[in-house]
Amino acid sequence: MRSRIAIIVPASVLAIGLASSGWAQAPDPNSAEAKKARLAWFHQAKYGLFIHWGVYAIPAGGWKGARVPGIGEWIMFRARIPVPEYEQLAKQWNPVKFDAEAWVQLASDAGMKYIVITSKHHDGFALYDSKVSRWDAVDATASKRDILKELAAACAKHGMPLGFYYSQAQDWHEPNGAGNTWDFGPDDKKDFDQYLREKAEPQVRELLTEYGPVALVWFDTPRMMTPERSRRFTDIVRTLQPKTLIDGRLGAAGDYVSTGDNVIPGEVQSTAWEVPATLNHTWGYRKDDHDWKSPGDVTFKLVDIVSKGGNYLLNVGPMADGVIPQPSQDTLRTVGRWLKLNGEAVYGAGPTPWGDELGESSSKGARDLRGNPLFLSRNEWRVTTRPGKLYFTFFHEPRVPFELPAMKNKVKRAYRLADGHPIELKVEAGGPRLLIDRPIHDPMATVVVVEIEGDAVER
Ligand code: FHN
Repeated sequence: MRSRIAIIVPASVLAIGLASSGWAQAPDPNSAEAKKARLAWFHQAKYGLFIHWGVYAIPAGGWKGARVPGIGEWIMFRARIPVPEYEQLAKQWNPVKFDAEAWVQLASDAGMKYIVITSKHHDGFALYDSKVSRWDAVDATASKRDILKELAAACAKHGMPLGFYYSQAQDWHEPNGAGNTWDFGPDDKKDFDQYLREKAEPQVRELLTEYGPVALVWFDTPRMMTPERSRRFTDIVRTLQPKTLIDGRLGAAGDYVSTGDNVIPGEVQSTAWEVPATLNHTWGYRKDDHDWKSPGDVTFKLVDIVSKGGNYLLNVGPMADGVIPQPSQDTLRTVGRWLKLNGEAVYGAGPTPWGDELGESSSKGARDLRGNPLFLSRNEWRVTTRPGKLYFTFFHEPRVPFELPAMKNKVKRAYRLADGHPIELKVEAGGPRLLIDRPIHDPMATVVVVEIEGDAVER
């Protein structure tokens, strides 16, 4: 009988040995260390462009002469359009004005640092040439353009990270995909795994092999996604592109938390997170939605989100011809001009060391319509941080003198970020105060940098 001798080598020794022998392995992509490394660019980026585009941009919110309420990309579901009828839209798909370079230029002018586009939304229509389905922009249309190929090339050329939204569970085109009960009956009678194995999983593989480095995969609406089914997608992503981020809507924990649509948390969150948000009330283009957020509102939301540690993924819904609605472009570019002067307060900036300025929970126990405790948000100013610097962004003219929140650190100097104009500091018994010039420099948002001794605020 052979004796069994176990030699236990400490992992650290093994790692040194492997590294020096040239056999070093990349860290396990599911490790905390790998996740931290994957998220580094995301924490710097802070602001991204979401694009919802598909054949739903053709009806643009109306079907057979009637207005269909709700978000534009849900028209097939809302109007219960049978698959063969909905498929006819592909015949009209002719995005003659789609210019990938122009989209990337817009994102860049807007100061956005990544793009996420719907590679396939719930209607099942893929914007790229899929080999496992003919319901895509190349096989089902006369235009034959692979939208993702063109966009990926433009993003690569301009160094813009590109991610793909992918509706993994809902697919109203497929008999076994989730969601289409009007053509295919109830979801619990479907062979959902057949759909996953034959369409969704191979398509995610295609996206991760045919379009260069993928910054992230943005899964959505995880219906019927058991842990086992979710793990299959995680494995595909981690195996094919270990640096690719997974959002928070796969059905298993991803690399970061995705909040609800347009939901900005009231307080600082310690894990990585992102708010997907609309500029009006729809994601996919609707010709009747003109209720646009103002540049001031977008700027406030961006700084608010950054001061709570998150990212802002702001959506545009291009029209069927490929043009992004002009009001969206104008708003994004206005915010982009502000960011050119004030971006230091945003990109890679840390959250507020305080928090009282964000608002407070109702002391009287009031609740909102969903029964959640009511949070009374304040919107006068926000603070973001870098080592040794505090960025106070004022959205309203502050009271002068403006009393800085309590900290032990000595304040060295203060100045406006946009033009370096010095701001007078007055030290009184209660602590330092800023004497900010009136009228305030930029009524949309004025950033005052306060330099302090030490890297971080001490309270
Ligand atoms: O149903 C989708 C919707 O169409 C849109 O894509 C948003 C974006 O966050 N996600 C789902 C609803 O939360």
